[in-house]
Amino acid sequence: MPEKKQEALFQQAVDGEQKVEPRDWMPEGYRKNLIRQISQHAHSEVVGMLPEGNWITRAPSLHRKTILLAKVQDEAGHGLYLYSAAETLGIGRDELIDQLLSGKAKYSSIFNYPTLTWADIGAIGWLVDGAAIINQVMLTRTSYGPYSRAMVRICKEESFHNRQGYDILMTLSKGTPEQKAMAQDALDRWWWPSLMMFGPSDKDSPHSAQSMQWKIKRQGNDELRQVFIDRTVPQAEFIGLKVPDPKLKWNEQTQHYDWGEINWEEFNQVIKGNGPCNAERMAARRKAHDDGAWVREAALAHAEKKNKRNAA
Ligand code: BYC
Repeated sequence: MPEKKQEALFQQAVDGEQKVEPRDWMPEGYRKNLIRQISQHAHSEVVGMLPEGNWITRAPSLHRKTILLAKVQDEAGHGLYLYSAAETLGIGRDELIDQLLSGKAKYSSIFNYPTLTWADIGAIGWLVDGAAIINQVMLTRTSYGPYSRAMVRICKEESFHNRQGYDILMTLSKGTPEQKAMAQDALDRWWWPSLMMFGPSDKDSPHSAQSMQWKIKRQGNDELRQVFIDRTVPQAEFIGLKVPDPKLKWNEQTQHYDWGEINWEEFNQVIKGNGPCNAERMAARRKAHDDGAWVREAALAHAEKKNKRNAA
């Protein structure tokens, strides 16, 4: 069948809300774009374990420590589902990891900021997982079957992460003046980077139009960012914290918050590798990869031995 005809049939199936499955014909651009997005998502989950892992040994109680441990383990699991989903598109795990370690593939800008206090763990759960849920609920309806199914479970876990983060900040906000100040400081530092998680404004987003046509993305970056702001500002007010945006104001006409300007120069610097913790994050991933070499070799040797035994 001519390629143009195949593409038209593919678009028709996508428009009709049929899921695309690994063995289905798909345009090369669709496959490449999905590998790009899913693998960057997987890398974000794995790199995202680092800022929170930083606080496992210093959690303020056994109870908080067990919750944080479970959360960080969940993120590892999300990475695994997502690497597996990317592999169904015909790329190997080794190549994906190489792309991360060589700096060719991006991961979310948000994980290049430091976790300076315990309140930052609350801010990550509340704001970072909160932003992630809004983006990822949309992705449960993405056109690629394995990605959309992975997102269903991930979203359930993210919602527990979000609540535990909010609970940390609520507790601090009701605590001593110092604890409340620590919660406010975390919100001050994480608010704007959280808004950047949704990516550049739609007009500056090179992938959005095509991704929307293929229903990889179902909503634009700006629309999702606005949903996040509208949902999160009342939550901040409820625990007595102030969102660090002097232009933030409820707009009766639009029924949305008006808000200030993202510092896109900061965003561009962070995704170019010049954020506060980029070098540290990549060094930690490279070390983990090198330290884990013996596990990969042992698993391979075990698999080869098993194959030989089965073949005999
Ligand atoms: N950071 O055309 P655009 C989590 C890049 S982890 C870095 O709008 P697209 C969690 C973009 O990749 C949550 N880079 O792209 C884990 C592209 O670069 P390339 C992670 C960004 O793909 C642990 C360029 O800018 N979530 O929840 O249409 C603990 C142009 O952008 C960012 C996902 O990955 C950014 N913030 O839209 C706690 C969700 N934004 O590839 C929590 C899945 C943009 O051309 N991903 N870029 O070099 C998506 O939904 C989409 O990829 C995005 C961007 C909305 C992020």
